Parts: sequence; C-alpha cells; structure tokens
Amino acid sequence: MADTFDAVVVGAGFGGIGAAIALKRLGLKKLAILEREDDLGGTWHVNRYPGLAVDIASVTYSYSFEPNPNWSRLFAPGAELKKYADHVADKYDLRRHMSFGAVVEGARWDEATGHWVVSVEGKPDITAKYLLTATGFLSQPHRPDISGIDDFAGKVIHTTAWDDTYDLAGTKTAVIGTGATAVQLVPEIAARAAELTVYQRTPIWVVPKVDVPIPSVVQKLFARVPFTQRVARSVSSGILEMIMVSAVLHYKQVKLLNKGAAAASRAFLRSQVRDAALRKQLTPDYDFGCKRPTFSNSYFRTFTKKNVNLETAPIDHVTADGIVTADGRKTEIDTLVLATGFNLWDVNFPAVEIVGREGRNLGQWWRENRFQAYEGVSVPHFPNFLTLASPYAYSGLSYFTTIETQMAHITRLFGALESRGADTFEVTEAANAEFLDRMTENLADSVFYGGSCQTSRSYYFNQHGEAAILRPTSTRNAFVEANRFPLSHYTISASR
Ligand code: NA7
Repeated sequence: MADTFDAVVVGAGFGGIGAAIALKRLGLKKLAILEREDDLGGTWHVNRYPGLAVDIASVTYSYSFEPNPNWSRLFAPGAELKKYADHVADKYDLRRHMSFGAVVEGARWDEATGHWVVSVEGKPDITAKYLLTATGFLSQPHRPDISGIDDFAGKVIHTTAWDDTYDLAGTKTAVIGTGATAVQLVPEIAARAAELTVYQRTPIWVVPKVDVPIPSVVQKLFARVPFTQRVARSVSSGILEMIMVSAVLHYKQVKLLNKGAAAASRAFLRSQVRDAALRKQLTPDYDFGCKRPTFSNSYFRTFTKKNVNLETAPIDHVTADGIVTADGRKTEIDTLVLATGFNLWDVNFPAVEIVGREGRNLGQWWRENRFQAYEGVSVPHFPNFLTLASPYAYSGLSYFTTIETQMAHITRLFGALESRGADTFEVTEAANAEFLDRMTENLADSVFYGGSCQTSRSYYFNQHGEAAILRPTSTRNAFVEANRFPLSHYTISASR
C-alpha cells in the first residue's frame, strides 16, 4: 500500500479546489487531489466548444474570497474560467497535491484502521483518514442510444470532447440537443457551417443575456477598490436569486415572478423570430425553471437564418450519411454534434463506487432508498466522508455558492474535531432524516411539484421522479446552516 494521506479529494475542478483550500486552512497537510483528466479545472478544462462561456455573471460565478478583477466580460468566456482555476490552484499551492490521469475506481471504509482505502486505476491503493468527492454534477457525458449512430461515416463530436482541429466551415452539420450547451454552440456553428439542422426534442426557456465587455477602467476600479466588485457581486447575486432560486424553488409564494420570467422569454422570442410557426416550435410547454433556464441573445435568432433548420420530428435512426426522422424524412449530413448533455442519475451519484460502514454501498443504497445527503454533504454509515456532488447540495444560484457553503460546513465540522481532539465523524441517522424530510416538504413549494413539469425531461428529476438536486431553500439559509448546524448532528469520536 502506498502513502497514507490526511485527506483524499477526488476531482480538481472548482469544487475540489475549494475543498482543498478549506482543508489546508484547517491545517491538514498531507492532501492528495486525484483528477481523472490531464489537468485541473473540471468542466472548464474539459469543455472547449465554440461559444463556451459562463451563464452566471462572473462576479458571482467565482470564489467570493478570491475575486478576479480581470474578467473581460460580464459573462466570461470559458477559457478565462480555466485561467482563473489555474491562478487559484497556484495561489493556494494546490498543484503539488494534484495527480492527473488518476482515475479513481472506488473507495472503501476500513473499520479496523479507521481509514478510507482508495483504489486508483493502474496504481497501488492509497489510504486516507478523510475522503471528499468533488466529482461534479455534469461530468459523465451522455451519448444517445440512437439506432445506427455507430454506422455514421462522418465526423461525430460530443460537446465535452471538442475537436479544435476540425473545421466546420462549409459542412452540413446536425446538432442533437437544445440544452444550455446547444444554446451557446448553435449560433457559433450556424456562422460557420453551410447547413445546420438542430434536432430539438424539448424546447428550452431562454432569457436575454445582459452581457457587455468590462472596460479596463472598471477592471482597474475592481482591482484597486475591491469593495466595488463586492457590490457588483451582491447586485448580480440578488438578481439571480430571484430568477434561479425564488422563481423556481419558491414558486408557490411568488408564482408571478415565475410567470413574469416566462413572459419575458416569450416576448424576447417574439422580438427575435417573426415566423409564428417557428416561435411555437421554440416555445416550451412546461413551466419556467422545470429545467435549467438559459441565457442568450443570439440563440432564437439563429433559427431565422437561411442555412439553419429546426427539426422537431423525433429522430428514428442515423445512417452512414444522414439522420432519418420518424416521418421518414432524411437529412444528409457530414458532421454530427452531440449536445446531449450528461448522465446524472444512473452513473453519477456517486461517480465512483463508495462502500461505507458494514459494507453499505452508497450508489446502491441511494437507489434502493431515496437519494439523500445531510446538508448536501454527508451520509449516515459513511464515516469521515463528505460527498460534495450530492442530492440537495446544488444551490440554484451559482455553483460557487454550493462550493462555499460546503467549505463552511467543512470548516465547522473539522474545527469541532480539532477542538475535541477527535478524528472521526459520522452524521446521525436522525439529523439526516430530519434534513431529508425538510427538503421534501420545502420542495412542495417549488415549480417542480407546484408547476407543470411533466413534459420538461429535466435532469433535475431522478428515476424516482424526485427533483433531488437543488437545495430547496434560499441561498442565505444554506449559508446560515453551513456555519451553524448543530454539532450534535454528528457523532464525533477519537479512533484511539
Ligand atoms: P442538457 O441540458 O442535459 O441538454 C441535453 C440535450 O440533449 C437536451 O435538449 C436533450 O433533450 C437532448 N438529448 C439527449 N438525448 C437525446 C436523444 N436521444 N435524442 C434527442 N435529444 C436528446 O445538457 P447541456 O450540455 O446542454 O447542459 C448542461 C448544463 O451545463 C446546463 O444545465 C448548465 O448548467 C451548464 P431532452 O431535453 O432530454 O428532450
């Protein structure tokens, strides 16, 4: 067996980086950050498709304790996020803890030694006192199981494996999928390809993106007077809290807000598309927020271009040179772009096999019972384990809200271990059950249950029909609980 670590963090994206910063601040020194890709940055390293950008304003989509005055736009392009991840990893001296190409196969709690044993493909097992998985929500690409797809003779690209060397100019391209990725990518492909056909199964709500370059005078102001950037963050977060949290999770209380967002999207569509039939095809028949809403100024308008065709007939099969829809029509293509998103509920909760106390297998247990995690981070029967991509962990506001509440949780919990001279924690069954009950009760107020989501095919819903990703509370509540949860919710002990 190789080295023993204080903690193993799985994943070197923003979640893993945040967790590692929290652990280092707590004084844990022997850290191993294991990353399956060949560099850090998570989704911002993997995704490189044209048009990639944040759709949460950058002042909000970043660590509050590490503001970046240099964002070039209100909504930074993807490459700047990767650069920011590099900067933060370097500043907090995390790179030396990172191993790339380290594919974690699984981890098992060893009761006898009070350690996690982590198996990494092709390497000796490593052990650690604590295990934190920061494997992200959208990290297992979904390749659609469409008949004939493997026989396609042209170029196939999944959006998570963009081929920078492939020239789209003059191509006859098809894009399958109309999620947030397609909303960014479709206008870019339309500008290059000779013909573009977009296969839409479910339309998506799109609202305008108030995006402008950030002038250098503002960048300088942010750098010299950080307070000004904090104000900008508060304003942007406040607006997002209304659109992404209140309108969705507090639907019952503020239905008007939700209906207003849908009306704004419809009006925006009217302003971009004159053709009523096309507008109808692009208009969702489910409520705003059932599926993650998106932001774009160019997506709708793209479908009015001569070289772009929206196809809403279901795909029947793919041939060597085209796509045939259920009504027997064939569109000839030479390039097939799969903007088909990610598989969350079958393979990503958890992303690697986790076996806890008395052989409890987390994935199996979640599927046979309900998906659950106390405060979105811990699970009974899994001592010294924090699962950061968990049910009810995701703040609707920004992934960084999720990360920073989790950092606060880590800090409070490990602080308690330290002050009690303890080294082992496990959330109690009672605290976990109370949290799950409360989340379930809160969800009754959300658009997921109060609105009409049946036709949305949203990844927010799992195989049990539960919308078990978003934490159905305000962002403020998430922070308050992360900083003040009763320590009695954990069993805290010393192993020897
Ligand atoms: P999403 O939002 O999961 O979108 C995937 C899209 O692909 C969606 O429109 C799907 O249609 C479509 N899809 C998937 N499989 C098929 C098949 N078999 N046939 C036709 N269409 C299919 O992923 P994204 O990458 O766009 O966005 C992910 C997140 O990244 C986003 O929410 C932001 O948080 C950032 P469906 O809706 O299932 O009918």
